[in-house]
Amino acid sequence: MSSLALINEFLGQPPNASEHGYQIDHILEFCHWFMGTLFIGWSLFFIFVLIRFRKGRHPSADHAGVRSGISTHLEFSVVLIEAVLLLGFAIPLWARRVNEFPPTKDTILVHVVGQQFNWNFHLPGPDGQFGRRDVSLVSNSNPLGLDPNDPAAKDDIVTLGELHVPVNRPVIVELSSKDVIHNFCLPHMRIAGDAIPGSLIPMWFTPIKIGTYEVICGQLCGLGHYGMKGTVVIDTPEDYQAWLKERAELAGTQNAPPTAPAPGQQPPGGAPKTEQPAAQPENKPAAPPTSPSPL
Ligand SMILES: [Cu+2]
Repeated sequence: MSSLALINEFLGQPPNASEHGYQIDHILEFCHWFMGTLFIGWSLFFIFVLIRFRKGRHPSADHAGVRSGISTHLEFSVVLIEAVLLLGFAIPLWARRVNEFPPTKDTILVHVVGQQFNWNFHLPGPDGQFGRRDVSLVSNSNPLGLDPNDPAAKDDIVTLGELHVPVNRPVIVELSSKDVIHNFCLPHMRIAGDAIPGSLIPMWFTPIKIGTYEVICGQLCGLGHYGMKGTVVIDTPEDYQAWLKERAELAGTQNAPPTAPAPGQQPPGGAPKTEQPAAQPENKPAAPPTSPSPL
């Protein structure tokens, strides 16, 4: 990273692990340096006027005020730079994130459902089809209310607190919530989005570094908010296939969604991996935004 990264590091920004993250970092760095420069400039100007226009030198007020046009030019320059930042960088970057979703081919689609105080992850399984969910079927062992009579639901993968995705493949996350407004935040991936009951909110990222990263809730969502954490594991393609195979077998043998820990209980970190790769499911993410979620 360039020296511009000093401010991001000083503020505790974790290392970037996503494809687009450097763009977010660059604009954050530039804004912080720009605001720091403005702060120092205005502070020096403030001190200057306190001394220059002190009572000892100007016992009576000058009601005519400033006659020079320098301050007008200065203020116009600041407004111009801020407008360029907003219109030239911030809004186009935001627009690319929300309008230019990756093509559905080769994309991983995950449903993420927040609840007090855990994250549920729902993958479609080898058939590539998400099973039906019904709020009346929600229980401790079936946190998403998957319908066990729906053939598409039998191989669905549901995990609590831990998600695996392969490296270098775009991931589309569709967010919803079971109770209050949460915020699905992946600091290392430089994405965050609100999980709102009754809505299905899409966002996406492409992980570029293998590892285990923290998922946090970015909205104060209740007394247990501080503990609403999870992990996203960025696997090699082989490890991801092994994890999929393991979880799909678990789902298939139970003829029902896999058992998950009770809400409020954090799952053990690091899912065991098997050696044999399995066929990759054909995930078919819908073009965002999609219809409202049942949960
Ligand atoms: Cu939360």
